[in-house]
Amino acid sequence: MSYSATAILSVYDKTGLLDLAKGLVAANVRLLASGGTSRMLNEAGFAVEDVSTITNAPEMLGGRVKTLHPAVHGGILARNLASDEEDLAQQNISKVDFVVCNLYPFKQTIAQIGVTIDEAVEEIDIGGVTLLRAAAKNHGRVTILSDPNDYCVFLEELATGGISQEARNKFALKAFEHTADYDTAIADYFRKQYSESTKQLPLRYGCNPHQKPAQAFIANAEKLPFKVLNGSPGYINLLDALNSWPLVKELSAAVKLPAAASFKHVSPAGVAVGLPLSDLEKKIYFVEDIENLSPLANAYARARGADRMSSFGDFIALSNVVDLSTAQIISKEVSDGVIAPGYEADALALLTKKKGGKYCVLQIDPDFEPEAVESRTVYGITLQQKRNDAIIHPAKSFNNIASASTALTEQHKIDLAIATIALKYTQSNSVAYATRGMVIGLGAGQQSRIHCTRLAGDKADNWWLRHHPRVLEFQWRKGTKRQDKANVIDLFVTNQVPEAGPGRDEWESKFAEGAVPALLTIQEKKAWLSQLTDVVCSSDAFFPFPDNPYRCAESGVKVICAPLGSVMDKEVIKVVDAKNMIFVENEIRLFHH
Ligand code: 93A
Repeated sequence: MSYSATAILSVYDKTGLLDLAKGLVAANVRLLASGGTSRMLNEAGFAVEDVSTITNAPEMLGGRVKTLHPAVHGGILARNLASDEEDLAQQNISKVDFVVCNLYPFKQTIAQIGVTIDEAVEEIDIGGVTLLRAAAKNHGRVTILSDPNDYCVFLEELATGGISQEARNKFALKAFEHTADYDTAIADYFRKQYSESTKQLPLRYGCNPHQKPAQAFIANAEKLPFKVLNGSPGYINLLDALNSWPLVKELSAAVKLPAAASFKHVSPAGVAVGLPLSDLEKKIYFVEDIENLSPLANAYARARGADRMSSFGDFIALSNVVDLSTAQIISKEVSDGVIAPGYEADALALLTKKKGGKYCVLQIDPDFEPEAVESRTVYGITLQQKRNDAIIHPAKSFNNIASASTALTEQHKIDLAIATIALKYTQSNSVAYATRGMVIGLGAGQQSRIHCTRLAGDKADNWWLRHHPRVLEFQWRKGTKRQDKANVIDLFVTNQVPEAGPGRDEWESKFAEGAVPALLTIQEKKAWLSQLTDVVCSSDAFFPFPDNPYRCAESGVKVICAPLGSVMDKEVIKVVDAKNMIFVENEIRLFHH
């Protein structure tokens, strides 16, 4: 009997199989099928041949080898080339035109409770994947059907003159995606079985406790680039750790000083480098009782002290091996975890006692280089981009000056690097003010740029007001906790001390007997704020209106760094010049999400 074409059918999911076979037979197509598929067709009365008719080899190893044979794959992979035809003729193999295949239910099997590795292994389809790949590879000639939903369209085309190249392309892509998804599920399963804590880390939950399961893993490397030395990081901890670590790594390399960041909800609350602290600064940053502060400790004291309210419960990144003095600061603060390239033994011993022994301590491989392309899935859609690998350097990144004044100092450049590298890892829109080696105000995640500029400016003002002599003279009631002190100071410097009533009583209760301070008047505040000078301000994108430089100027900003490109650039620079500030163009935009 002569047929118009040959089809090989081997499907686990037999939905629509009989209707498909009916259409194939109507088009005079020869049907070859593997064991179970063949049985079903046979029982339904179709003239179907077992694949073994062409392989002359029975199914073996309990079904592990069904279709794996040159007679099958030679027939599928042969092109319309003389040399291929010759090879087929020599081996007495006929071409296959249509392959219909879907795979063993690996995902469904491993989703069952109590499934063993052996049971999972048996669901790893080999022959099916080979059929799919071979047919998809040769889609210039062969049609591959991997989804029962496509049978209908296929039959319509078959009945009206044959399968178009367009349809074959579409079906081939689907088959490639099918095998890729299948292999992803297998790799994911075995990572969990064989590489927990090395390449894979189970997480208690995702962003929220009801978001289970959750995990972190790396696919294309020997192991995760960090080790969990203590505690167990949560999903948001890791988001913080993996954003804050590159920040301090890049900052430290750029400025050649140890760097620290204090993160909350995937944005920095503080970022600083390890410049020495004056006695006054030690007092303001609550570290006066710690001896022999190292440069790294100075960096963290500044990062933590910049915005104490926001840093409460922070995740910390440190650029250098953590020493005892740095650990001593951390041990006194409410914090969730830390990531650093290493820990001295006494520092680690102190940190692992924190939070009842649950403090999260991560050790990062400082040489780890992430892949160039990063992907994420949002609402089922995969988004991909090249990593933001732009390098920000104090000597190289701030040389395009667009203002009349050009008197940029070395310290300005360092502060610009700190503010700008901080923005690279801050949720946009973002604006950061920095001075004397630290970010002093950061506005993150605001939809409006001026709101960022105001928020960051207000935080910078609060930071400076915390240096006010009235604040430094506060006499605390014995036993007042660090966080209560931070809160009392915050209410004081932001003019939000409650008027008479329980809120006011609570506030006053934190002071020693008879030591409740007088509130700052508007004039006192203004006078103090006028002494804040030499601040730099960096913005992750251009300033759309001149209201931004006006606001900057109110918080002692001397240098603004932002991309150009706004229709209002000229107006912005005009204000910069009028206020005798310096404008440095940042050639790269730094949105981050
Ligand atoms: O165990 S296998 O990997 N070995 C094979 O040679 C093979 N060929 C097809 N599994 C194989 N298949 C799979 O068998 C197909 O992917 C399909 O899921 C299933 C169909 O088997 P049956 O026709 O016996 O129901």
